[in-house]
Amino acid sequence: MAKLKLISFKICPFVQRSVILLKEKNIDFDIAYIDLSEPPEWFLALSPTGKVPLLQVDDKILFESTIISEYLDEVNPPSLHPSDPLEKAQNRGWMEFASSLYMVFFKIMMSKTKEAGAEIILEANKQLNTLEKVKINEPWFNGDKFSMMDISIAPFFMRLAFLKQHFNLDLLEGKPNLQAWSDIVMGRKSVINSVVDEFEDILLMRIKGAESFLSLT
Ligand SMILES: N[C@@H](CCC(=O)N[C@@H](CS)C(=O)NCC(=O)O)C(=O)O
Repeated sequence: MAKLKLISFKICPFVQRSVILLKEKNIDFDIAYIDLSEPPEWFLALSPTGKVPLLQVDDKILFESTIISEYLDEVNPPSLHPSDPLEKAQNRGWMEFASSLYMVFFKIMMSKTKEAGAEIILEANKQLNTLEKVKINEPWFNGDKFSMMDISIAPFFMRLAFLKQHFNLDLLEGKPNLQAWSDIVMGRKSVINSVVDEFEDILLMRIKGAESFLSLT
């Protein structure tokens, strides 16, 4: 069995995906947290992109969260992807779509004015309405079976719940399919245990530090 070490930043949603998958599959791993505002030399020497997550597999390095997920899924059967190749490819497309949502959350968090915030919220709603129409199965994305796509979106749902709780910004309002999906995803043990205790405090500090419009409200 390979020795796994995940290099993480405490509020990174992409790392969180790896953590959820590792927990879902009961895989043993070590985790090291770095500060991305002052990345250590050893990290920069290991990471081709300067980004987390990195997964050390014995003495080899993997980077890019989707590649890390695909590797972990493949070497730890049974797969959390649908077995039908067409369905699997469709799911992978939606996983890419989910990845783009994290940039939207980041932009909301970093918008300095209400106008800039409103513009990005409009963009977020457009993307979420697209997903609302696609989420026809229940309760998970593919129906009865929890899958990679549910993991892909989980950190985003956690951030939406955070926006609702702390800033009264509810991007799932009027989107019943996504709301029900978020509820079940957020209740999953691997998801609940995928962040550090101080996760919300760090996010709140980040928002304050960025002088985001969110902290004006
Ligand atoms: N496409 C990458 C995105 C990873 C990413 O953007 N990570 C952020 C933290 S959440 C990062 O390391 N940023 C540092 C930087 O851009 O220099 C993945 O899926 O792994």
